Amino acid sequence: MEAEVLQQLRKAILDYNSEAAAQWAKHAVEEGIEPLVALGALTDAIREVGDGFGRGDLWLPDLVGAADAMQAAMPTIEDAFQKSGTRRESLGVVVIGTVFGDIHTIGKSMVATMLTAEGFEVHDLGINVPVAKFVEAVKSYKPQVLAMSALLTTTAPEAKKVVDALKEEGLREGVKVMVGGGAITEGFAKSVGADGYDPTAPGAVGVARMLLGI
Ligand code: B12
Repeated sequence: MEAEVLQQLRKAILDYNSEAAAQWAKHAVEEGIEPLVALGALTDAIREVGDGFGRGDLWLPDLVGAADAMQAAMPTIEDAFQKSGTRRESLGVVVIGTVFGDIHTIGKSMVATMLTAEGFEVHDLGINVPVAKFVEAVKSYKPQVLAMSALLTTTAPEAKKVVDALKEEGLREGVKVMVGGGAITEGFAKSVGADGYDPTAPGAVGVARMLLGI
């Protein structure tokens, strides 16, 4: 049954069928399928669409269709993650956002949800976040971790601008910076002066814990 549900989830994304995606996400939760496994099926499918777009076989409306279907499924999956969280006390404060010029939201929101489920207090600044807004949020929320998501190679260097601005404001020592998203590699993360990187959302939780020594 699990294989059939995962197959249908995948099909819903590849068919750009939001209604089916929402329904099969509910089935997945009802069947007791791990939210991480359901997320994996959705992510693989949407990346397949992204690869087709990258090769020039698919077009922007295909990306939009797949993204809409994925976003129809995500609230159910995120809800399941939140319910799986057991911790009550806060492990620390995290500010997260997608860098300026980039409107990709799904991966960033997933990281925010998983950090919340783990027990972090997460302030999500959303997408297309200007450098100054990241800096303001560090001043006001005083997070232990600042997390930035970047899916476009053209705008990923915004992460370095944020790190540099934090230095200029004398805030860099007080906050750990982690980066992720499709446009980021380990080497790129180092080059922008980040403290941590991981290619996955569960990995983001591990990096946050590692950076805080918890
Ligand atoms: C869906 C999608 C869109 C949707 C986004 C909808 C939305 N509301 O988010 C729409 C249609 C709007 C879109 C637009 C564009 N897109 Co687009 N998009 C995608 C696609 C297919 C999937 C992205 C996604 O949601 N993946 C699923 C999530 C779960 O994965 P994820 O984001 O990678 O996140 C995971 C990890 O990276 C990690 N993670 C994420 N953030 C963080 C943060 C931290 C701190 C950590 C530790 C980890 C972490 O955890 C997540 C879960 O494991 C990708 C293809 C791909 N391979 O990624 C292209 C892709 C990212 N897009 C691309 C492009 C080119 C564009 C456009 C420029 C197209 C155009 N001509 O207009 C525009 C840009 C708009 C803008 N200014 O941002 C390219 C980028 C190429 C590049 N290297 O720069 C890609 C790679 C497609 C391709 N192969 O060409 N896109």
